[in-house]
Amino acid sequence: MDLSEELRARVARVEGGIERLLPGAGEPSPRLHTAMRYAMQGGGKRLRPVMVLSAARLFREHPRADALAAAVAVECVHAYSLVHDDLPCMDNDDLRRGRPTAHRAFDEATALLAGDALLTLAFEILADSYRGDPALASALTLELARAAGSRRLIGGQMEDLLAERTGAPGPLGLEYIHLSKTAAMIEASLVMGGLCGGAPEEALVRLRSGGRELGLAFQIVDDILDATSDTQTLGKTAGKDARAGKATYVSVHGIEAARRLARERSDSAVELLSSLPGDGGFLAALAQNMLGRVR
Ligand code: GRG
Repeated sequence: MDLSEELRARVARVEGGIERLLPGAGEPSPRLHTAMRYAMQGGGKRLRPVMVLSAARLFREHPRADALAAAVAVECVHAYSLVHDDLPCMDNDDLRRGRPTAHRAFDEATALLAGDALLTLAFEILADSYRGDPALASALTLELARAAGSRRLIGGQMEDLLAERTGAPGPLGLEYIHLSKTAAMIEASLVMGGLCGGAPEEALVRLRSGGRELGLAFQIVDDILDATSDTQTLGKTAGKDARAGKATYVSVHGIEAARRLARERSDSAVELLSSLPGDGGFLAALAQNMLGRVR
């Protein structure tokens, strides 16, 4: 199978897991469950859950546990963060994945609750799906809670919001924001996959470092695309960062330096991921593929 065929197969597996593990739209309360499904569907690239599945396959012929539930849990947290990020009190965006954002398609209170429910569901899925291996359930829960908590994802979002009010955070502040907002969930995806695959400690360290580099590269690419692409291609409002006076890699470093930084981070991610056993090549190729859009 070539990369795009393999990627399609793994995305399809994730979609199947989402369908199975999310409450049905017809369950009480149907409006909430419909909004949760809306937030989880609609053309997300599924990068993080595919990374979970791909990292899990590296280490053993017979992995410690099936990584699909962990992959869905990661995507639940990602979807919640996007729903909340789009709300009027945060980024106030109307478009996500080429469709109305959740609060536009439903209403603000429903979107808020759907985000809350997706975040909570992520931990229910982990506790329920891995209860046969309590040490694994606990390690996965800790990894995801740390990535999503106040020291990483939510802390990064807070600093990003504050920077909009107080002015440019400078290169180090910007790196802190993006390590927390973007890299944390990518690191967690690779580490959670490694945990399900039964990876040894040194491989978990390498997955974490690869995730950090990949996450930063991903964010720099996102900033470059925001500045250079259009709303139709992106499926979300282009040029919004500059209009909001947001600090991005492009506004802080300039477009050429941002391109160079994206290349450096992505080369370092590819090197780290290629050094993993098994089909580490797939993860490296996936990284190259997702970052190649601005080269
Ligand atoms: C509200 C706690 C809280 C956090 C929000 C994720 C986030 C933090 C903000 C979204 C805005 C943003 C630029 C985040 C950086 C990460 C990023 C590029 C997210 C979009 O990820 P993709 O491109 O999205 O993988 P899809 O739609 O493909 O799932």
